[in-house]
Amino acid sequence: MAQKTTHGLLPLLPPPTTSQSPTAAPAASRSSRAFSKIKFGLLAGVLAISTFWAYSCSVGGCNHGEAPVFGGDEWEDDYAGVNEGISGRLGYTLVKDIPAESIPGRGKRGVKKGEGDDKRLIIVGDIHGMFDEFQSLLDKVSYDSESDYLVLAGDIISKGPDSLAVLDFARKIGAHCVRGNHEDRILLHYHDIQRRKRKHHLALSVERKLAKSLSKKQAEWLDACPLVVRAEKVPGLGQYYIVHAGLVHGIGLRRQDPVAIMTMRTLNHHLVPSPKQNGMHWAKYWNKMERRETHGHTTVVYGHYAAEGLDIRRYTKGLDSGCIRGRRLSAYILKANKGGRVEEDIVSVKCREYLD
Ligand SMILES: [Mn+2]
Repeated sequence: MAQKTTHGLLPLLPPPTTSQSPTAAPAASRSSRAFSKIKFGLLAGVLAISTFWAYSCSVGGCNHGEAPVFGGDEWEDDYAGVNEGISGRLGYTLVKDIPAESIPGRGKRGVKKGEGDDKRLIIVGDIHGMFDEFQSLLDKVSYDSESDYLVLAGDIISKGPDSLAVLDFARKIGAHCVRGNHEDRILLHYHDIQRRKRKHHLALSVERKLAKSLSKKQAEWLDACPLVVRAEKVPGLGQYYIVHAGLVHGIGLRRQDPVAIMTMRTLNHHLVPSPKQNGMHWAKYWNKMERRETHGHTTVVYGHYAAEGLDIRRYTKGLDSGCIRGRRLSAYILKANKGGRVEEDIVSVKCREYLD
């Protein structure tokens, strides 16, 4: 009887024994116990081997040596690179904190407690290389790099017309960022290109072209975008997390799947995140659980879910309003009013239709 085993090894376990007769002699029962021990030993051995195999893949990558070749269309839109056994070499930062003095309502700068300050936290959703729209949005909110802390919520580049212009401008004005699934893919290509000794002249996919056109400085800036930007103790509002796609409520940052942080849209009934749209919107679950919290709240600001559009709930703020498809580019703004209370605001601009 053929038995399917891990990694194509021959079945190590003997076939199941037929049921023992209740009248079996004690000697038979002793030998059956000994047999159980052997079975247990074999099982432990198989487990140890497969664990080691999985571990060595996760650390070094299974295809040691040759890096994966990237095509164009066979890569799904939501594919991200961090889980390709390559993360150790690619590297990413999990979380960066916004300095306390940059958080609205917590400032010093000659402002008395309980009074407003001029600091704002501005978070912009998926820009996708839409440079003109990004500029008009910053004009509309009167962006001031002195007093504003600007965070781009991922998918800053790729798909759109002027990815490099957006990147250079973001760097110039001191914007901060989180890593989106598109940054992750482009970086995966970038590092793959850097690693290759043999230059090949095959037709390059659009993404690979973009990766190839990145300067070292641009790639370094992208590489430094963490998965999560955190603002602690926003007065009256609690903690804020900024991510590209989402988080699973009740799971610490270090235990979240890094790929899911950049790709999730829904959860299944075991709370496993998925990039697919059929399932419970992770933000719905987040709000449901957050409403029960009694010791302070955490709000998540994110992008990625263009199909839902601008999706502002009490404890989640979805900002991908579909700029690349001719809808809007949106910013979420936190600012302390004159009484020192921090208030939220949404500002958006119309986008030209680049993709349909
Ligand atoms: Mn995305």
